[in-house]
Amino acid sequence: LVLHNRLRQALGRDELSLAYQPQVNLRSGRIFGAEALLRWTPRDGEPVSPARFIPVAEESGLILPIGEWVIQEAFREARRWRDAGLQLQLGINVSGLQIYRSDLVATLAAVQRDTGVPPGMIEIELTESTLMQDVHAAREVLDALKRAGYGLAIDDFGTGYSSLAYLKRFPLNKLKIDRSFVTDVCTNAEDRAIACAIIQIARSLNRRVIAEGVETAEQAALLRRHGCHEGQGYLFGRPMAAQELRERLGTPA
Ligand code: G
Ligand code: G
Ligand code: MN
Ligand code: NA
Repeated sequence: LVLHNRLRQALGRDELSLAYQPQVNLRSGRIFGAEALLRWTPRDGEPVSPARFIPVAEESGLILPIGEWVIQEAFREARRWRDAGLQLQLGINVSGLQIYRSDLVATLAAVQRDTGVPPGMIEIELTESTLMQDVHAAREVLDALKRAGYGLAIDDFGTGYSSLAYLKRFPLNKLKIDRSFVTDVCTNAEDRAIACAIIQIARSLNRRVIAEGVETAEQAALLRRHGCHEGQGYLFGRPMAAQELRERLGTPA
C-alpha cells in the first residue's frame, strides 16, 4: 500500500524514466535496436526495481497511465533516433491491462501521429501469459497493431502456459527466448535443448528469434551456431540512459 501511494505520485513528480538496452545481430555484432525498460527512482529514495513496482502498478491499474507515459516517452526517443539518421528498432513492453482495459490501438495511433515515428520502427512486446488471458480479444488487438505496421514480439517465451498452436494464430514477428534458458545454455543440456527448440520453431515459422540475458561470448557463439538471429544482454550492453545509447551509436546531442 505504501509503495502504491508512492507510485501514484511518481508520474507527476517526474520520477519515472526509460533505460534502453541494445539488441544486436549475432552474426554482424551490429546494434539494430533497443528495448525500453521502465525505471523508477523516487526523489527521496533508492531506485525501486521493476520486478517490485510493475506488479503493484498492474494490480492498482496505475500501469494504464504509466504505460501511456512509457509509449509517449519511447516514441519521443524513437523520433530523436530518426532525426539523427539512426536506423534502429525500439521495443516497448505492454502489459495485459493495456491490451484489455484500454484502447492501445488508439493510444499508439495518437502518439504515432504526434511524433511522426514510422510504426515499423516500433516493436510491441507482450508476454505469453498476457496473450493467454483472453486469446480472442488479444488476437483482435494484435491483428489491428499488425495492420497498423507495428512489429510484435512475444516476451519471456517458454515460461508461460501457452499452446504452440497460438503461434500460428497470433501475427508475431519475433520470439524472445527467456533469460532463464540462456543463463546456463552452455552447461545445462536441458536449457540448451529448450533454447534450441525455440530457435527451431521460430525459424521454421519464419519468425525472428532473440535470446535475452546473454552475458558471455560463449553463450552468444553457441546461440549463433544454433541459428539464433539476435541477442540482448549484459555482453552487449546494460540498460542505459537514452543519451548514453545515442553517444554509443555515435550521435550525441
Ligand atoms: O528492467 P528489468 O530490469 O528489471 O525489467 C523487469 C521486468 O519489468 C521485465 O520483465 C520487463 O518486461 C518489465 N518491464 C520493464 N519495463 C516495462 C514497461 O515499460 N512496461 C511493462 N508493462 N513492463 C515493463
Ligand atoms: O522484458 P524483460 O523481462 O525481458 O526485461 C529484461 C530484464 O532482464 C530487465 O530486468 C533487464 O535489466 C534484465 N537483464 C537484461 N540483460 C540481462 C543480462 O544479461 N543478465 C541479467 N541477469 N539480467 C539482464
Ligand atoms: Mn521485454
Ligand atoms: Na523477458
